[in-house]
Amino acid sequence: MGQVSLARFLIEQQRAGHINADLRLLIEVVARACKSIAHAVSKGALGGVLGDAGTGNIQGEAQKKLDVLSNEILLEANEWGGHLAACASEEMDHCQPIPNAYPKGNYLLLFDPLDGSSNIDVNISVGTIFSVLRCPDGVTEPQDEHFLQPGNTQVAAGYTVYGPSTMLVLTVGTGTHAFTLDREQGSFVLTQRDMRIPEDTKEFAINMSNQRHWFEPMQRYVGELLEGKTGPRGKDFNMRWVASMVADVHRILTRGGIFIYPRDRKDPDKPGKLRLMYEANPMSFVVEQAGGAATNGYERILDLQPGQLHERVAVFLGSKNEVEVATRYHREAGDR
Ligand code: FDP
Repeated sequence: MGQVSLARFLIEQQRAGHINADLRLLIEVVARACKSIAHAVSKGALGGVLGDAGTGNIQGEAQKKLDVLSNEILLEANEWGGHLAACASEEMDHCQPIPNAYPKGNYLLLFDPLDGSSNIDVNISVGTIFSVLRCPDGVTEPQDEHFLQPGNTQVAAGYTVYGPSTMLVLTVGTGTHAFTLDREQGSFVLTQRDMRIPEDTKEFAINMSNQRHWFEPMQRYVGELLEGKTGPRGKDFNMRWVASMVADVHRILTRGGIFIYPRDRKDPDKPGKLRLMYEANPMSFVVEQAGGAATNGYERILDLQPGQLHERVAVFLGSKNEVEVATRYHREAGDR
């Protein structure tokens, strides 16, 4: 069999009854938007796209020019296709309905247009994360509340990592598959079917500078990893932290590992840094479909009922047995 393009892969998923034509076209539109973002990212300083936009988002974070540009690219690409009822983004306070000039579809799209903002200006990998939900029956004018569905209802999710090569990693609930952008052809080509995350690992990813703010179960868990071979875990662990969730998760999908962003005492009102609906949920779907696990330290992320569009959550994801150990320590400690 020759090369399998994303278009062909999606047609095959449709023929097998896993997705319908609307969802197929929606994913193709997201992929097309990611190609435009990849193009803008790769131009770097020559494209005049680096630096701050001079604005802030709902989370109070300074927006980069590329955050704003990527958000616009995704919105524009998706508004006219007829597959969506509304979009929501890290960069917008509330969801955005599809303009009346265009037909409306049955899906809701959430995205983090450019994840890993602190890495944009230093030429390190960044990415786009997306999640697709069904618009509830009978809802013609979707509001924020209609997006508040647990991650286990996602019909598709994935990310694009803009690294040395641009890769799209996708799940529609039939495994996790990786596509590499062929820049000459302008198409995503299937380069790994059914990614599998090794169940055991010797690599962890965490921002260690927050250690003094962690709660007891985190101190215990990472403390034991650091003790290495002679400690209770009986093996040496290595640490990696790109500080772009997309890049860290991509490494874990490729060779295993555990990614952690816990809740801590620095800002106890915030249940972690990462966002549930357009970071943790899509990444958890992708990771579980590759045989990994994802929890908030206590419960499976995909079973959490969201209360707000921009809700934050603690994240433990990656190699199954490692996520189980970290989760067990939290459950044993009992406090939250
Ligand atoms: P960023 O704030 O740069 O957008 O989405 C949040 C995120 O990046 C993740 O991509 C990344 O894993 C994490 O935050 C990095 O956090 P630290 O700044 O604490 O390292």
